Amino acid sequence: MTAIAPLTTRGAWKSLEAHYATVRPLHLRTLFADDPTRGERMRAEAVGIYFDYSKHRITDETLTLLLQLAEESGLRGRIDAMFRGDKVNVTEKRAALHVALRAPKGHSIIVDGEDVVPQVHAVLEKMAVFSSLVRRGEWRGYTGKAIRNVINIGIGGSDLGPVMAYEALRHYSQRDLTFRFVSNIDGTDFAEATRNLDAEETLFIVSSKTFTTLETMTNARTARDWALTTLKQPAAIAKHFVAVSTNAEEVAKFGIDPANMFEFWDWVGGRYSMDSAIGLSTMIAIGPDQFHAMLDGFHQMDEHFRLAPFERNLPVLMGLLALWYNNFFDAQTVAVLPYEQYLKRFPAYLQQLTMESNGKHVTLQGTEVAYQTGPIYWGEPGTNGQHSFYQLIHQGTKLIPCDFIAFTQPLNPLGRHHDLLLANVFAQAEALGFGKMSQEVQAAGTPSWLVPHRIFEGNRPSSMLLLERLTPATLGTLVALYEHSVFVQGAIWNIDSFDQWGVELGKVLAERIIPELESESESALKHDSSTNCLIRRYRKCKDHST
Ligand code: G6Q
Repeated sequence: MTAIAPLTTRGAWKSLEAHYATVRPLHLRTLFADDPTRGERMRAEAVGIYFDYSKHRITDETLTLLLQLAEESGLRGRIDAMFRGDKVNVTEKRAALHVALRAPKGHSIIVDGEDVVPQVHAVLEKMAVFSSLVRRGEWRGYTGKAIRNVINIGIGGSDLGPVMAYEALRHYSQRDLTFRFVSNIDGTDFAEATRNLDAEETLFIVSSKTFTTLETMTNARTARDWALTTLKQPAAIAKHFVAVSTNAEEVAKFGIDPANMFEFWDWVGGRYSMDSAIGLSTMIAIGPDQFHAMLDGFHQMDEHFRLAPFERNLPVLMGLLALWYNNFFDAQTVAVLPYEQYLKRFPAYLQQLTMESNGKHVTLQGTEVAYQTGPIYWGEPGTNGQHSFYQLIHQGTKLIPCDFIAFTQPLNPLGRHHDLLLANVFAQAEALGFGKMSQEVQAAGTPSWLVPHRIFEGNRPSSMLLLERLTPATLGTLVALYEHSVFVQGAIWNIDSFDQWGVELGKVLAERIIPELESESESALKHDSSTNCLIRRYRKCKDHST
């Protein structure tokens, strides 16, 4: 890795600091008034996404400097390194090759001397055969009944992608199959997911890269007990359980036939895995052809990211804008607001993608960063959010850049619904940007004491991502857009966007306390006094009947 100057000493960074002082007082009203073509100029279009970034607090010079920062940060080299399969995840000494998961047949990407693309397609083929059997009712349960219910057991990256994709693509799903997702170790999750289901017609997909995760393995064992209560014979497991994992040994130990294991690889990060075999439930839901259409959407965006000049490159522009607010305006968060009900889990999915990737405090070289890294991503679908937290975005004291996502064509056309939906998303972006000034409020006859409360200062920035229709392909392009935008930010911050030591810590923290909660004897507790009291309290009050 070539040494790169610390971020805050790069020329473009210093210029941006000075430039920020001139941009901060500018109002979007003025920027638009001074340049009537701004809305036409500040937009980019690629892979079916119309990206309007004119309602951002930027000038042409801001963009020039941000693009210069990208160059000075070696972004081009970093992109090439990721696509080439270099070990860009330095702390885990791994490649981050999610782009290989959607590389078309015939492409070649070498990892440790082996071309991984044929391996990817071999697994996709195996998934397609299995999915088609389930979809046609030809994968029979142990007692001969067709599978009607599919339950994915997994957590984090082995859950959020599958849930999000299932919800997003439900319109394309085979409706006579029921899909449920169990992630939490809270027994309620399992109990509710299996309520009213017939074990004879239920298939569990145990999805875990490591096949050692406490939550997933606990839920998988509970699922095995639940299934055997009805099916009785251990031989039934082979018909009702399949695994998605990198760990064949643990899968076999659990009792799942290795023939029913769908493989992926250590160069696929959990949060980048929804298009690997972790997407098996998605493929069963929408079918192999639509799954391939989704992969093609991902790939189109990959190619755009790899090849388009930075000034027209959507992930680069989005990443730079996020960095502009995060590092110069001190914005703490980004709101993602899809005006598409099927994308209701998209913000939750993005929370992991963005915050697990860029929630880091040291550089690749291990030195403490001298600047803010990943912002907090959050959001809910519109219009619902308008009736709750938008108040703070419009009139609160915090600056919250927003990503609006909308589609010109509805999947469920119903009277005027779609016009009303789109009118709302355009109106929100307009109101946030331009506000309502004192004169306008007064002119509407508002009593003077009420005027301050009814002023909207505006100048609240937003992006508008406008697509034609939510399809498997457009979902792929959207997810890849955010994946690469996260990469752009991480590359400039010079952090490892592909490790997750904080999550790893969570995996071991509870291990010490579990025996202390389950032990009958009053063993000595060696935690802090608060934790000791909580453990004692739980031991005293817990329901000992279970
Ligand atoms: C993702 C994280 C994390 C992981 C889960 C599940 O990038 O590493 O969310 O996906 O902890 O891990 P397993 O798939 O190994 O069960």
